[in-house]
Amino acid sequence: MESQLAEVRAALSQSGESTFEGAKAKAELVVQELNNVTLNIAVTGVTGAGKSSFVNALRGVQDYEEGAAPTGAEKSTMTPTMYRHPTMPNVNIWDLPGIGTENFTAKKYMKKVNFNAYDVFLILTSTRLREYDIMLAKEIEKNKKNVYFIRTKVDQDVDAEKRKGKTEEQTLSLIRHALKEKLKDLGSTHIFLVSCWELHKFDFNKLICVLEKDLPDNKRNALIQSLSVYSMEILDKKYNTFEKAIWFSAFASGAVGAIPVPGVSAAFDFPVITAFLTSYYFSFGLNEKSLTKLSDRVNKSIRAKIHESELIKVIAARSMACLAVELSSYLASEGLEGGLKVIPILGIVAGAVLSFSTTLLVLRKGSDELYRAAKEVVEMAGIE
Ligand SMILES: Nc1nc2c(ncn2[C@@H]2O[C@H](COP(=O)(O)OP(=O)(O)OP(=O)(O)O)[C@@H](O)[C@H]2O)c(=O)[nH]1
Ligand SMILES: [Mg+2]
Repeated sequence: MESQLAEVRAALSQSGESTFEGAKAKAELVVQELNNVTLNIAVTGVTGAGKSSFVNALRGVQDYEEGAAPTGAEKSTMTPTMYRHPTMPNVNIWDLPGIGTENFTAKKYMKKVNFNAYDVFLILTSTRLREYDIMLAKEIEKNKKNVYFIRTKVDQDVDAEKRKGKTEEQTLSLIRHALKEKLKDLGSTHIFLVSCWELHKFDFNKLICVLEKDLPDNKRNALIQSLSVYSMEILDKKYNTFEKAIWFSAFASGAVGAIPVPGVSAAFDFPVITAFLTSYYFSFGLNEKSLTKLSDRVNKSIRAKIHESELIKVIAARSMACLAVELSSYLASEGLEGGLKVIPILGIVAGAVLSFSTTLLVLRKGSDELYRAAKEVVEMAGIE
């Protein structure tokens, strides 16, 4: 019990509030905001730059999958098309039509694609930048939106230049230098070199770091949670994002008193926990579809370890009763299963603290188990 009270106090200080009620009210606001937030990313650039391929990569979807943005020379995007993230419905990636001819002004283009609908613009190019791309960037900045340049298909450049004896570093540095030169009039422009085939390589991670820095808190979380686990670094980012969300999820939980769950004698907020752990499960790529994709990509089966986790099995089976029993084992391991003593602290309803602290404990233990499993998957897949 002492350690639980310490947890409550720590969570209170994390919330920046001095009372439990204050923290709860604040947490409810944060959760509401998170639930309502939408992140709209616009992907634009010249025809054939790799926009549709990049949209698919951001969504963790293969080009040939159902629901993927059509790619290839004969599959040009003609109107702004929204692609909802497969597991994060509040993240929308927009495949915009290729920026056409030079006599179609940037201003007109912005109007045509309804620029107000987007939080950020990514301008893609697979070759040299055109004056038109620069004009568009200026127009975007004029409209107080963030814009980033993405040089795509660098895998091709690296391969081609290797044949002429250049190292990867030399090729990347030449591309970077040429782009910087072209963009020198545009104040603080960010340039990222990427390959849709190998997101873990080149500058994709840098792009995510910059977007993280530039986006407001709630949108940043949505972005991180929506990305596929393409590296150990992104897995850790996801874990940290969720960790930060634990305290307010617990505060915003049903709180007052026990919520009866079959097989569970201690009080905790089951709906909050289920929703939270299920979003971890998808975001960490532990669902069957993500594992199949990863197995195909790295050419080996990486499921074996996952099946050792009871928690993952019950989440996958969507068996709420089994999940309740599984979670109650966490409480049992802490000696909390047989009902909790009511201790009035901090001048609030004891039931609320108990529900809060058991919810917090179950969220921590559950998220750690899912993180461990996801880490094993990444290690087995040999992703750096
Ligand atoms: N090697 C390599 N090829 C890529 C990459 N990204 C896209 N491609 C290929 O480039 C071609 C054009 O890609 P799309 O994604 O269709 O380009 P787009 O910008 O959507 O084209 P439009 O819709 O016509 O404007 C396709 O054949 C892709 O497979 C990449 O990072 N590396
Ligand atoms: Mg396209």
